[in-house]
Amino acid sequence: MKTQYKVLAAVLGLGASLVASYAVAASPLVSDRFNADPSPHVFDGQVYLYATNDQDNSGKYWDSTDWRLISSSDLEHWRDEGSFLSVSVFKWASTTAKAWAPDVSERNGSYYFYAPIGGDRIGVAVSKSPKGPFTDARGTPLIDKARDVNVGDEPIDPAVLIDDDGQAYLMFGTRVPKIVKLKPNMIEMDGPIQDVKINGLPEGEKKVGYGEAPYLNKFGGLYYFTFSTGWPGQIVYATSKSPTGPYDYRGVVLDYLKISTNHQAIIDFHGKTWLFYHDKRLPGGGDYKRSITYTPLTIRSDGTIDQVVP
Ligand code: FUB
Repeated sequence: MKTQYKVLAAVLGLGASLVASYAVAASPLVSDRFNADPSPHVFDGQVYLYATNDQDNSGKYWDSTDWRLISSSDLEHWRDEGSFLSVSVFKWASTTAKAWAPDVSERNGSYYFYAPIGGDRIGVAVSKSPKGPFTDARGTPLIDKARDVNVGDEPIDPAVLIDDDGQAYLMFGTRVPKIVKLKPNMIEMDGPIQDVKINGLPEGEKKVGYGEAPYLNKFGGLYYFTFSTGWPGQIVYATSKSPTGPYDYRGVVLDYLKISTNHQAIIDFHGKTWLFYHDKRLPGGGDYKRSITYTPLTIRSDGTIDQVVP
């Protein structure tokens, strides 16, 4: 993991102008269990990584019904904290509803777990500890395809950013990225759900579109919106001076892997920036049996991100 090195243009057969934009890095796994859709966060100096539970998928679909937590204090050693929450905590959801890619946010000592359930609703659970126990914070879905306007095809893959001014934003969705402000209580929408516009997406043979897995970071005063381009998906990024966009497409962070989905998250930890994503590297792995890995990520002073070559 500590071995990150630049690849010379000659090695990759690329033009000199691209020398600085690729980095090859080792990428260790966080667990020998199947887990996917990493949502890593640093709380009180510890990394807490919330994940979809692929170990209990049937192997034919993403049909597990609980989420897993893995933690680390150094990004070298990982501790499996187990299954900490199941869809059954949301009484309005079927106990067989699918538990997909979650995200977590902390505010005023409470931890809010955003849980996409069954492909058409997002619930929010709250706890006083990052490890739980979590309880349903509302008693109703935060986002509901049957209830809310402009949720898109599939209101899944929540991603939360609390901005420097305290305003919280929730991104989510497939095919068309969505964003909505959250009230300070973190459990209610504050205004309409808006489409996120991305300018400059490549067309033609190297066409890039939004698929799923939105994630929002702020680095150096600039908002970085990363996402997967589809099924399979590249992980790409776009930047904006406003969290709600419009965003400008900037490039590829991680190219296609031989897997039907990908899903990324970026954190800063111990002075470095890290990219988390999933592949299917573990023995027996596949599209529904994924494994979470991570690697250093370089964001340059001009705002560009070096593409990671695993
Ligand atoms: O894990 C189920 C789905 O696969 C997630 O919601 C998507 O982001 C994709 O990774």
